[in-house]
Amino acid sequence: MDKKFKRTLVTTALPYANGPVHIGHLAGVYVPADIYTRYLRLKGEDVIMIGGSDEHGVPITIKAKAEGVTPQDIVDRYHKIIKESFEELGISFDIYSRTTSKTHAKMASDFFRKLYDKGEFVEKTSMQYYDEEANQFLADRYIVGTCPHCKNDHAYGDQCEACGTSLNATDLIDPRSAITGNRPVLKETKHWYLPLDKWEPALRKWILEEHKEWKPNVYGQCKSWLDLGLQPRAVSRDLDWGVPVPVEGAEGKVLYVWFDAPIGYISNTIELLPDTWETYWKSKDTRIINFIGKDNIVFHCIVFPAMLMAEGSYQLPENVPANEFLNLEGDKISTSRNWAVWLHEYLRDFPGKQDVLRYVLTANAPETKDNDFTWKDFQARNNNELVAILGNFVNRTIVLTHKYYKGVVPAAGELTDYDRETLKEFADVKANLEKYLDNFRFRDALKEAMNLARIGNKYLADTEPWKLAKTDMARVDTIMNLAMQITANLAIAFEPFLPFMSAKLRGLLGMEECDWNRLGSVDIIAAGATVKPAELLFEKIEDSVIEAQVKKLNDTKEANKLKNFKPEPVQENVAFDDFLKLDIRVGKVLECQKVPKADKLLQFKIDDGMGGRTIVSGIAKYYQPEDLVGKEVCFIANFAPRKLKGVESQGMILSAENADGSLVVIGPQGEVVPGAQVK
Ligand code: B3M
Ligand code: ZN
Repeated sequence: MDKKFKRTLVTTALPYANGPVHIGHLAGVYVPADIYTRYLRLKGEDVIMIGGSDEHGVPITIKAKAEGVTPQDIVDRYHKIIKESFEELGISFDIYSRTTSKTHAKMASDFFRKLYDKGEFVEKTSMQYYDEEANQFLADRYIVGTCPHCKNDHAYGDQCEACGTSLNATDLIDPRSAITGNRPVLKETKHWYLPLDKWEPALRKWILEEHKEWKPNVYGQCKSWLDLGLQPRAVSRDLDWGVPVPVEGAEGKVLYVWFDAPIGYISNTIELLPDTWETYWKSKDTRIINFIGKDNIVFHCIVFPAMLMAEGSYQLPENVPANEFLNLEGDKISTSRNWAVWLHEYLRDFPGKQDVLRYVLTANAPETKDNDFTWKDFQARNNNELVAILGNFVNRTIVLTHKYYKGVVPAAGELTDYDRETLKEFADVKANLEKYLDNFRFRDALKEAMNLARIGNKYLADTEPWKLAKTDMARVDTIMNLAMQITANLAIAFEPFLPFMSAKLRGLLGMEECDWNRLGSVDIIAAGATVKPAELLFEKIEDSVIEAQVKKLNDTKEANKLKNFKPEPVQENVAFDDFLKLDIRVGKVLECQKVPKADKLLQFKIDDGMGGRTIVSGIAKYYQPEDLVGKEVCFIANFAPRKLKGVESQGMILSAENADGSLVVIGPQGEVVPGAQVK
């Protein structure tokens, strides 16, 4: 570690307890934070990792209202699911608490009060939307309307999710209350604002000058916020769920969730270390690292630091290694559309495969740009990398050690040039891993660890101990000793990434300790030590398992289409006489074929009771020609004939347009004579 620092405080964004966590959260925040923390622990450094649920804020109260339960019911339900699933995935928090804890209520309240007493807030009255039927002010997401930028008609009072613009409720066109649907009125209300503009010069210096080493995506976002100029930001809300504003005359007001949630990091540290927490927050020789997703950058790099500066006794973060977003099968992950792989469901569907998910999410982490998770890639990485490279090497080494030595590790004899070359190849593994991990480059670090397994595989393939066993057992001793040392190195190198595999492997090898500093050495397992018989570390994932997951997602997509279907507005009224002008008939399909060189068109021969006619229809994408032969359809009989791709069409077959845009041909429900009129 940098000599300046004696200890590290790792914080992870507090997920909203209004739903379970999904792979996007994991890839963005929790898996990288866990790798980093485990790495520092292995090195024997003083490090703590703080997590917890964010249990205040409007999304939680809205969900509670929708379900007819209390906000406390909602957060109790999801806090439990989130906490348990993190634990099962091996995210090694030193504490995972919640912002509804007593410690937090006191801490957040005291923090506000201290800033208030120091005169750090500006009090302002402003006009805000109020729902007269529900008798309450409409904060943030309680107000919906049309986005002035992109015209999305479901933008929220704080943000339009369609175009990403952050909004004020009064910017919305045609505002509606999310509670009653009524048009709200403007009413005067008082709030406390943190004057971010006051801290702008200090923030500029701290980030733009002193932290040029931050990830370019983080630095860039901060710079554009700062260049736009900072405005005072309200830190209270008219709401009945949250930490009450501890000031007289503030009844019915609570701390804004983005004021209270980051203080949760401090409260949770207090809960973990009631006597020594201050060392982790206030000592200059503590390094604070905030792991977050990219949508939280402004709050962690601008708002929270301004709060800390205003308070005066806290350290600012040393780094905020925010990741970009992970998409799922090409689409943005979305809780409301259920477009996600939920962690608790993954753990249920793939028992014992925590490391596979950890591996895939790290190998494909959205470190510098948005990335895509696909089930095919998940399967390929498991089968071609974890099974074929890592698992295969370890398995071969242990199996051969049992075959030739009954599990007792042989002593190495004299090394050949080739052995020395192999040693040289992984001599730098420790330095390389450290270089990447220290700089939050977890994908590269994982590649480096995997490379060690590749070196091992190549070594066995090139030296072929199974052939030498017939002629030169002394040479086999050396080869198997070295292969065993590489295996032991793998147990150490992979611990931060694949802790379950590492523990199992250490168990097989009888490694009592896992000491990072031994990485790269070739005497980790003593000659004469006994290793247990081989057990598979990873197993192949079959196509059917992947297909089931893909089907689940496809079903979600279908369900969403139906859910989101909005019928077209009904057109202007027409007179009955006008309707009668359209001559609609029933006909029977005699023949049907594709129109050459037109991928949308089908050509029909219809029995219309009047000698037959040809009709061309644009439904080729939705039907095979033979599907429709013999069926009865409805068609407009008095359209003027027109030519489509050289074929004259004498009418139009009627279809209904489905939610996904597909067309379904309309026909009578009972048998009807061809030529019958539809009225
Ligand atoms: N709960 C937003 C989120 O889950 C928010 C993070 C708080 S971190 C202090 O993305
Ligand atoms: Zn918009």
